[in-house]
Amino acid sequence: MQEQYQPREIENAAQTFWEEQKSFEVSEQLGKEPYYCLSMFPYPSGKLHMGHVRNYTIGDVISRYQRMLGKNVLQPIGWDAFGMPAENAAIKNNVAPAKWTYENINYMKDQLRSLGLAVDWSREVTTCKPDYYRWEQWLFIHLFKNGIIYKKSSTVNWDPIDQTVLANEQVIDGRGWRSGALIEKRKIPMYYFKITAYADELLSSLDDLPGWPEQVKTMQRNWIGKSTGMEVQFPYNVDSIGAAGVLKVFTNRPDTLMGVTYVAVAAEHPLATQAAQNNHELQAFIATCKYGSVAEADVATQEKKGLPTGLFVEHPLTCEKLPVWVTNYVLMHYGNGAVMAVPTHDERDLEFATKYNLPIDSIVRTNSSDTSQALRQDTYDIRSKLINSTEFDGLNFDGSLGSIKDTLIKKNLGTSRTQFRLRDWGISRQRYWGCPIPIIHCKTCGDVTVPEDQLPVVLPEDVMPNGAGSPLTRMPEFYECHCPQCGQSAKRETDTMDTFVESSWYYARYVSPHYEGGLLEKNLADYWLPVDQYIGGIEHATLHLLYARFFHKLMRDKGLVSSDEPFKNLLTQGMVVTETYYRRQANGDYTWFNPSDIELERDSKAKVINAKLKFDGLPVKIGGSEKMAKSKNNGVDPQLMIDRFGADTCRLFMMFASPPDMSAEWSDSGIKGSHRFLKRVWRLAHAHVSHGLPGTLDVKALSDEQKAIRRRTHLTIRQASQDLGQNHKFNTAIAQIMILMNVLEKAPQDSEQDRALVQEGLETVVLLLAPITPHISHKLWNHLGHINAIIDASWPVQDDSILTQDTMQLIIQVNGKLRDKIDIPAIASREDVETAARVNKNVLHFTKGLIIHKVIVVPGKLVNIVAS
Ligand code: ANZ
Ligand code: ZN
Repeated sequence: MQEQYQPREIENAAQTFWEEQKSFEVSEQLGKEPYYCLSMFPYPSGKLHMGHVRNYTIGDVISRYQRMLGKNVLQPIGWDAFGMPAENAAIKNNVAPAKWTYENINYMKDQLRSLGLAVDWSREVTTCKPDYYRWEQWLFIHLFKNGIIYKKSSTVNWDPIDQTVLANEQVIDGRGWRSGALIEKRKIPMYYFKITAYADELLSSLDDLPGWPEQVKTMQRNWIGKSTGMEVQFPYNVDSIGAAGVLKVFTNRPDTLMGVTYVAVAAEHPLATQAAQNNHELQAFIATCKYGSVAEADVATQEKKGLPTGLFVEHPLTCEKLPVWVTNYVLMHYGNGAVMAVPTHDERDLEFATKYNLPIDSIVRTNSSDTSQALRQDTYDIRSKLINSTEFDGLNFDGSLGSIKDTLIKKNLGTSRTQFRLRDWGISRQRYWGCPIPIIHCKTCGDVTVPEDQLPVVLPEDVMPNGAGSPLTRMPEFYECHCPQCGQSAKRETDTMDTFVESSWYYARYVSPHYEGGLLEKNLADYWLPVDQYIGGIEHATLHLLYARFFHKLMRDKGLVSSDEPFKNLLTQGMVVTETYYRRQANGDYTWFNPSDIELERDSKAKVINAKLKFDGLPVKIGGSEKMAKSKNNGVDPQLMIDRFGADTCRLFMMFASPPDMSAEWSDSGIKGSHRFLKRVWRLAHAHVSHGLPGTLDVKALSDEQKAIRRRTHLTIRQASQDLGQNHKFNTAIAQIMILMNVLEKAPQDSEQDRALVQEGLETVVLLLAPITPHISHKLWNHLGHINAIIDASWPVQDDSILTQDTMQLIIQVNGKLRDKIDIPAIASREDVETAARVNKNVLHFTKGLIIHKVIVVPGKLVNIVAS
């Protein structure tokens, strides 16, 4: 055994071994419990970043751990390979999107391999390849025929520079997220997935997902936004509108009907269009409403503006004449695009009515004496009673709701209605680098689906987009075709699908990635699905995760899968953050410096007091910790770290830095600390092994001191199993392993039994570390005398008989305040206690951003951490 820890050599050898043995290629095995662990697949942007390292390490630790528990573990990976960045890069660097994408994939694949992931590479899936998107087109055709996909013209966010439709999320402050262009609203024909048909189920089956973070489920519930109320009809005032008819509004508060003082409609509403015909001012206003986002969040916060139409409708019960206003705060595509305005009960209406001097009629006597407060919706008291409401006077909330509803229904002026915020998913994109929509437009037959035996509709790959719309629209060799129904010459659809479509079902394709007879092989899907553990960023809480859930239900209804939900357990990992450094220039602009170019000056307590740029030795300002990003130039290149310290060190650091769902602070000293720890493990193993391996341990013949050491080993197994298995608390598991190492380093090596105890301890360290630092564990396992590879070893099981009577409870304080109580081995040394306290979850929380100055240990009682 080599004396020095040499990660590069060890890691290469271990990775070669796994590759040659095809260690992680799995197939279905009867009698073995399957476990499907999946990290969200990467977009091939060109380079791995720390967020990837964290995501894939978490998934890998879970996969390897589950494998050691004896499960048949599937951990696949692939590439979310379509999308705009490839087109943008193409324009910038004059290289075709396909070429750019494939080159990036090759490069990133090497990077991922160097992390030593236990991935089944034989299942790699690349979404921009025809053998993948062929099945997306196949599903599209089926869904189109079933009416789940349909075509409609609708108002979209149009980015005039990128020449494309943007999702609401891609519009920031009324501008395109990438181009910065002022967004216009436009009507264009698009294909839609009828996700609203599944809204109720998407909502209710969230309750069947106990393994999902509450936060994510709440975000999905809000996104789906179920609202129950009524559609109320306001008859036209024929004198002003010139025709009979009704204006329909959606309200979730029919009880406030008697307080309506005006009606507000969206700029695109037919009554607005009618009123604008001879009204230039109104035309101009409606035109300005065309700009800006269609996102509700933006609509809610923008300044409320409006104009009267000169048209009137009548109150359905009192027949009072109510003015119709055009406003920018009513959305056309929600409810009926029209609102009955109740200034006394709705904040928005109150703000608008106040601004434009519209009447504000109080209909409810509240219990509050403060009238301005009483006007506010949130002081509305369910026990208060209606006033100024004719026949409904004196009724409380329930009473008025019921009787107003009944009255409206009886008069045929209202119906109960459930409304979802969720809207159908428009998937047409006027972009080149995406999956072609398998539709042919025929003058006679209309929209005809491409026959199944003509799939895939292949996207030509040697194409250079130039930024002005999709090049497909300029390629007759792509779009000229014949109608499959009548044979006339016809035109192929040139729009491609939203890239969220590919990522909605890739997890299912992995079960049979090379299957040519269908989207998936049913028996394999039944064996592997649903995914046991899904891991990814919280930024996917709504769109991706909702679409994937929707697709799973579509696939279920098509008979492809048997489960209702795709992901049993979800882990949303936190961000990787690090310090930022900057200077401000004379013109006020910021220049951001990369942490690797900075030299820090510390005081005697290791607190950073100054930062200088290495290059010129002059000071820079410290800007606080933020998510690693190009904009703040605070990214740390994982490849540099892997080259310098090895993948195991990077993996260990990532898992030790914080629990996986919290943000992890990258630090130079942290990564060095992780590296030192692995060197210590190596050193101890080397010292131990170089004296020859000891004989077997005689458990019955141990002294009390020896028992204490053995107890520590088995306690560590118990603790690490709990932390890793049940709670995904990798950081505290690692802390336990570190404590064990401290004990082993000090353990006597005199007798054969002493050495057998260290052997047991070291084997435990190596086994427990195996999911986290697989390469060093692989090597040391062999050095410790095992012929079989550690990936085939079982997770250790503690000997409970030795664990009795050995723990005590310690109080943990931060600055004198009780923050937690922990169980710690009775034999734990002062520094073990300190280590355990430092990684305690509550301590991390309460010392966040603080410097720890002192850790006071009162043996057997408490630990107090002094920080400021
Ligand atoms: C009268 C009223 C009185 C309302 C009151 C609210 C409070 P949710 O729960 O989100 O569905 N609304 C209806 N359609 C709208 C549209 N297209 N654009 C903007 N606002 C619209 O909200 C339903 C409420 O949002 C409806 O109930 C309506 O205002 C408004 F004290 O009607 B309400
Ligand atoms: Zn035809």
